[in-house]
Amino acid sequence: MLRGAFIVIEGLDRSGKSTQAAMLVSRLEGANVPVKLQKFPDRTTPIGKMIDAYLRSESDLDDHTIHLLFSANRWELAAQLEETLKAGITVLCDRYAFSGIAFSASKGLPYEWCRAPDRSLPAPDLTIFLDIAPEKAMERGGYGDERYEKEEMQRKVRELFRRMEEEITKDTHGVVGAWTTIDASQDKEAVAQDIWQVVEPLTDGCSNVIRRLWQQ
Ligand code: 2DT
Ligand code: MG
Repeated sequence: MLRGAFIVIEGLDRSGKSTQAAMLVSRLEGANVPVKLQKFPDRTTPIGKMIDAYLRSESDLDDHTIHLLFSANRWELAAQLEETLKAGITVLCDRYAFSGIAFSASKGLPYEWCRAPDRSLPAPDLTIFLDIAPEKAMERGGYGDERYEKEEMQRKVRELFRRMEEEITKDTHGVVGAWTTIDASQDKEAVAQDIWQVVEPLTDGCSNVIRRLWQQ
């Protein structure tokens, strides 16, 4: 039996990730493709609750500490994620390790240090980066009041996503799976159509073994 595809959606706040993830789930279900949506951070676990308190500024944590908690939140769900894929179910993640690197590195932590704890996590088959200028994203009703939802930070985060895209495209960092950038400033139907174009080829499932992030 083929395993499910592992697809990640990444992007800035208000780039439309959650909307597009929901639309994609409906479209996959409509095509009889079993799919599970996984959000990172997953705020429901004990680690997730610590992350949630930090993001809502109810607690303060050292930058390294919160970075490791975000990574630990992926690790605690990694085995389950793999089991789901092996059961033939497609997994769609709303954010993954790339957000982990982009947001922490934008605060000044060394890029390589940020990448290290996520090494060996299941690698996505496809990462879809919904690209939008921070000022455009802000026009969509402004950012919320969580930590990180500030134009200056979003600008740095976008630069880091672009750095990752370049490295991944040049394959200088081992396994990360395919990366595709989509113009997220288009209307939501057009974005959904662009997404479907890259996702549809994966809907029959994958025959290759699940690879590991940043390993050969
Ligand atoms: P949401 O708005 O999508 O709930 O994200 N973040 C996310 C990190 O800093 N590191 C990570 O590893 C992940 C997954 C992005 C809440 C914020 O958390 C940031 C925005
Ligand atoms: Mg947010």
